[in-house]
Amino acid sequence: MIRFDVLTLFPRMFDDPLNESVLKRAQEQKRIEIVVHDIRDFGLGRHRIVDDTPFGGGGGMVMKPEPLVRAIESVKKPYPSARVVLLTPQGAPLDTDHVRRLAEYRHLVLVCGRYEGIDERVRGGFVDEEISIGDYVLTGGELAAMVLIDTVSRQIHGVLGHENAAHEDSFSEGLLEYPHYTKPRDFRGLRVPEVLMSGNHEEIKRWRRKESIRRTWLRRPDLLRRADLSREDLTAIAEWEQEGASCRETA
Ligand code: 4FV
Repeated sequence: MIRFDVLTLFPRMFDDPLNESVLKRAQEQKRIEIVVHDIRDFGLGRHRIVDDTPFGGGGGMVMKPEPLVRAIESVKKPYPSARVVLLTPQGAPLDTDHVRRLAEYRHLVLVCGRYEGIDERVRGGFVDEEISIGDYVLTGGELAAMVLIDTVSRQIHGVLGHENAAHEDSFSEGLLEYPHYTKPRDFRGLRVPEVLMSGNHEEIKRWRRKESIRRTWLRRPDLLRRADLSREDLTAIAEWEQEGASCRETA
């Protein structure tokens, strides 16, 4: 079971995306819990102020420290060991190793920034870690928080239909996934590779591994440097390097 407390100025953004299919069932089965809090409820004065102009000038607004820290402290009160995560382009890139580590926590508090960002003093003492979902700027941290909730939830026991799904997918071994096929065997003359209909599971396993390596070699050679490659993998790569462009992308 993992609990996500989300701090946002737009709580309704979380109404629908997390309440379909796998994540809906996971909440019903109490494998994950998602609680959304409106930072505006911690705003200052009768206008519930949450942002202000930046010291030093410049356009845009900055989220004030008081409402954010009040919200974080209020959510953490019953759960002092909760890990506070700020979604920000300045954060550590979210990858599978990171996702697996986050899934070890029983409780994550996700802080969603808006405008130009949050007051720097919140980061210092009230945030445990900062995470980025990619080197681009969003209008808010909400979509990044949803991405994190989705991918961390997949690591939780029983959330995915068949248990080892999360251990089979892309990046599980730091490689891109092999091609998938289903019926019909012949689609407009495009046929399913014979090996997949052979019933020879050893052969199928070897074909899938080779396809996974080839696709990673072609599309994400950076991943190969960190992958744990067998002699067979290395032989295949050497052959492709030899053949050069000829074996380029049909993969
Ligand atoms: C973001 C990202 C992101 C920056 C300014 C929210 C926006 C605005 N969060 N990964 N990339 N956040 O762009 O996590 O406050």
